[in-house]
Amino acid sequence: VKRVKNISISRPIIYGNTASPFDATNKPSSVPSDHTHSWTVFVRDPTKSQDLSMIKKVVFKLHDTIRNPLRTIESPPFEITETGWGEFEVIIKIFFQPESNEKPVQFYHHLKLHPYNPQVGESGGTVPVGSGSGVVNPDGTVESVLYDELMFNEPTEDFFKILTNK
Ligand code: SLL
Repeated sequence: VKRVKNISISRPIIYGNTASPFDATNKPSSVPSDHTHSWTVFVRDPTKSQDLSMIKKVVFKLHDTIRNPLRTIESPPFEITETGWGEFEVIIKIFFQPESNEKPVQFYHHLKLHPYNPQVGESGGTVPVGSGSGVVNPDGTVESVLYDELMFNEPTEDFFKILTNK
């Protein structure tokens, strides 16, 4: 395959999760009684362009206590929404378009349901606590999101076209 020499293209990406606790008023009766939260784990483009055309599919490996723990999403939005009771490690594997000849990229994300801030302690709060921790939004949702950059060195000519929309 022909590669475009002396060029590397990087694409920003964010991945992580949001979670909202159930309470007596918002818990659907279909949700098992031991489930405390609803959550969404996702891979997104942080820019306004929302261009993820370089991605062929995203495979999310969830905890074995969840039905069908291996989930494959073939088109955007690359996300899974579920309900549950516990935090665990999600393996997020991003596969690129076949013409890229790129190996898949794997991220580990700790699914956060509970806010935790050693400086604030039990009282909670709205202080961002840094990457990998749960940040509480004013509406009570918890968020744990990481920014990264996907680097493509000397992309194939076909993949270069996809990356640059040509
Ligand atoms: C651990 N942190 O590492 C625990 C595992 C698993 C959470 C937490 C299951 C929900 C369902 C669920 O929330 N699992 O029943 O679908 O051992």
